[in-house]
Amino acid sequence: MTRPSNDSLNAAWDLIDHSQLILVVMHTNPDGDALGSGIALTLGLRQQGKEAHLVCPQPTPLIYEFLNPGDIVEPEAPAGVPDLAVVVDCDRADRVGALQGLVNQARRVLVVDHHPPTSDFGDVRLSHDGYAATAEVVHYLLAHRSVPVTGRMAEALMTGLITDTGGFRFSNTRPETLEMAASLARAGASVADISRRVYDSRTLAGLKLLARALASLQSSPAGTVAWARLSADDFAETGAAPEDTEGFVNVVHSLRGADVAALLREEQPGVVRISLRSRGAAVVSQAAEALGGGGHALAAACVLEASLDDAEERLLQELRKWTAF
Ligand SMILES: [Mn+2]
Repeated sequence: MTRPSNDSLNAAWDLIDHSQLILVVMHTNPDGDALGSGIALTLGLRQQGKEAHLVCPQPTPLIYEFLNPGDIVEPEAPAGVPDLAVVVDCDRADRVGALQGLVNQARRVLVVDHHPPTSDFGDVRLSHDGYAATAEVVHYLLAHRSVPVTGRMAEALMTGLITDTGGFRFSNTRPETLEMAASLARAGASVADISRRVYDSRTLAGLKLLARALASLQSSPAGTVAWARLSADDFAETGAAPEDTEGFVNVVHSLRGADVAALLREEQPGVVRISLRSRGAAVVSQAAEALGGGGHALAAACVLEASLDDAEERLLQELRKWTAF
């Protein structure tokens, strides 16, 4: 698997060719890959003469404002039954949250994704978990029809590649990923510029929150699992926002010898979001799934309705099963 088959790309374009009103939707709380993929694909479809709309009811995280989402992301779908819904960066239909009804209304559904398959929704699926980012799949789709990649589209796709590979540092970075990045750089996207905007733009409150997370850092007896936690009080007292925790789990993961890292965030009293990362010895999606969540082998997440202490205990119970701990 180095690229989608011509058959699957032809099938995807066949759906697009037979559609005029096209909705592009992403998972809730869209990340850099979902937004970058959604924006580039929507602009590419418009170049092909389609009435394409990128719909997301939630505000764009501040660090992705440079992608100019105000110009393209619409909070509500336009009137009319869509001919096609393109679901981006989602392994399951319900990942789109409140937009699921809209997706169900569409005559056809095209899935463009890179998560391990947990369902077979969609009339055509362009998806394989060997791709580093959904942005890779969008790039293949556009290239199949020689759709010109404008500077703005290149910046959006590069953002997807950078954020899902941690700046081309994670093991999902393939030679093909770097070749794609090279072609996007030639089209005007700057790795340095995007990396600075995404990674070096923390708020003072956000860094103070990171200090609290690191103050809570713990390591398992064998040193293979590291975890940190943030309470609702930590957020309130620092004035930081949930989106300020972007990348915190990777800082936890930088502990020498830690194969698995976890960050627990008490989003509101009784609701704890857990992010998990692995370097490969453990498959963290197994632990996440056991706790009602999901994700990739090396990056997964779940949400527990529990106190922070109880959530930590349940997480550690699972991690003892799936890691050397
Ligand atoms: Mn992704």
